[in-house]
Amino acid sequence: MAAKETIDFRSDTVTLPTEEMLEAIRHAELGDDVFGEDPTVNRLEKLAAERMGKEAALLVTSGTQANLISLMSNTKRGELVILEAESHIYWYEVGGISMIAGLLPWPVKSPLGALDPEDVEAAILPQNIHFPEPALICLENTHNRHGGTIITPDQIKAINEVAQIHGMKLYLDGARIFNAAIALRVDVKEITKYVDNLMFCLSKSLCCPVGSLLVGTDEFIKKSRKLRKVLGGGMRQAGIIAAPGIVALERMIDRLEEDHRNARLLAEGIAKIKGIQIDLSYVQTNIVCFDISGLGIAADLFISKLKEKDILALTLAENKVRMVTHRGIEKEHVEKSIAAIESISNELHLELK
Ligand code: TLP
Repeated sequence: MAAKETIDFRSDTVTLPTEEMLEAIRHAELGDDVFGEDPTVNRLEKLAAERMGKEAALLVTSGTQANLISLMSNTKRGELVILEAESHIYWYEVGGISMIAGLLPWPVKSPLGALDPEDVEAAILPQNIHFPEPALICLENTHNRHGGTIITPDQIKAINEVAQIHGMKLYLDGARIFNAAIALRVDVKEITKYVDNLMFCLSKSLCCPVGSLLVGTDEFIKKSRKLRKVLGGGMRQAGIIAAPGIVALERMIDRLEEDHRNARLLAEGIAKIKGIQIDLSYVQTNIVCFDISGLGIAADLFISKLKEKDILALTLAENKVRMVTHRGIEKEHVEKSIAAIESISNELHLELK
């Protein structure tokens, strides 16, 4: 470990492409993807659809763009969308669901990110002249703000049953779906089979520089392709984005287990530190969230103290901190970080005496 190395736990989005990805970019066969003529994009889209057990896929620029296109593709303006109250679509996508898609988001709370079918049922407004049409239910797996928690195939199946009864579509923000599949030790199709369509990100723990994939029926993807164009997301020689995506799908999935092991190590180490509260049952994949109220300082200050020790993390709320493991974070980085957090805690407790 270099003396002045920064350990970056802010997100798995900070991962850099592997040498193999850079080689793949260098040698990618290219064409104009708006004409459907980029062979590398076409290969990636076919591979993604196969992996997810769906008919077709579409490469888009980001997870946010994927979610927005899906919202628009699955609904008509003015309709109602049920989503989990802490979901990324609701919190972190600049209100695109209303601003651009013209939809009414209807948040439903859950303890760990997995919606209770009874709560969803209760949120579906009856036919009434005053109410918008309920059109779509959105899930998120793994769930970011709940700390990388997993929704199981059975839980998705139960929500799918509610959606079917009410003629609603079921969409999955699967930005980190492979983290869920690896942690559950199931084929990813076990997770996707109960949703109508979904997206997953290449640019997070899979280490690609750019890109997400929307996956669903031929009809859904055809409509989404046009909506991507409306949103300015039609790309030309996009094979340079697709090439590392193919490497990601072929080589980067199994290693996620290592990220999960490191997250657990980090969480267990932090759990022993005075002033920090963490529920270890929430640490299911590569995200570690913890409460620092007992340290007597706000999360922002805690994070700047960590930064002085060359460790980066993110604030989740006034007293909550998030740390994400990913390729590039090794066991020794985790150990160094636990020691750094412990020394911050010790300093603060000394000051309090
Ligand atoms: N999440 C980012 C930040 O925006 C918070 C992160 O660092 O975790 N869905 C989920 C579940 C996500 O976690 C994210 C990104 C997105 C969608 C959006 O993806 P991008 O950043 O590619 O637009």
